[in-house]
Amino acid sequence: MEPLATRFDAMGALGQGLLHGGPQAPAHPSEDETGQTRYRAIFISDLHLGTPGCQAAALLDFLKAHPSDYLYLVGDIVDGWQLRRRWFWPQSHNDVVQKVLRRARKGCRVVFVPGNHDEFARGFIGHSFGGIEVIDEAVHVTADGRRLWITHGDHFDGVIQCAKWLAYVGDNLYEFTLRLNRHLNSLRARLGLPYWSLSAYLKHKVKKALNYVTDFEVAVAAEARRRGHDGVVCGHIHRAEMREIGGTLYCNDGDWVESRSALVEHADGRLELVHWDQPAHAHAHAHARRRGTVAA
Ligand SMILES: [Mn+2]
Repeated sequence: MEPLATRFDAMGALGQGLLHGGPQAPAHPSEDETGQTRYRAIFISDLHLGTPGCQAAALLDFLKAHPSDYLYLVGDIVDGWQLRRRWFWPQSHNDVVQKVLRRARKGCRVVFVPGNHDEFARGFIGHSFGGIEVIDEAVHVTADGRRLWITHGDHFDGVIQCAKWLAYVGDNLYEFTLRLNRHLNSLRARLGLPYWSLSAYLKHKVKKALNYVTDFEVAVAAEARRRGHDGVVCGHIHRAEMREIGGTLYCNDGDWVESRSALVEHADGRLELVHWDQPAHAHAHAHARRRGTVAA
């Protein structure tokens, strides 16, 4: 049966990556090609691997273009909620996992802070897999000495804590918007138009959503301040942002289902929010498939 085969395929690739996770000679020395911009740190979250909404090809392009010394995976990396409902694991999602494991092998410090959609990983806190450290909440010190608290952010989400059924209803509606967004953007890509996020646009239009977002941002920043940090990096609400709130730096790295954004730290400690709006390369798939065969 095909879904089962796909499942074993995914597990196999994942297992292979984990088993061969020790320090070794880089398998593809030519990978450090030209045209890359190196960052000191990259923070990404809400990839939602395992769902059709995950923009894995774009994420792969982004990761290829930007090597880094640190890579923080700030939660909701693999969507366990949706995988439980329906198995979905295409090759491009495998490629993302392989890419991250390879980065760890090549000396990048990869830290995974689980979120609510990958809360299964919270059972592995304190462990390390293929060079990826699983940590409940991390602290990153920037090159210019600022202490950033790293947390996914779902603990601040009143909806999820108070009424789980409401979150599920929202989840389904959200999925529908994302599907619409995908169709719209494949059409835009065919017309040569840049990527445009429908759901991000809709969210901006809904005042109530904005109130909720503000409450979330203020609560997270206040907790970071209470803990004595200079700032916080979180995800969860799929809304990229970087601003001072009451003297504390609030950074949300966004997501890779709609806004395709990351928080990056430059060599001098400067933080920047980046949006990846390049259309995914067709050749990225062919390249990835070729690599997949080598790995298997
Ligand atoms: Mn989340």
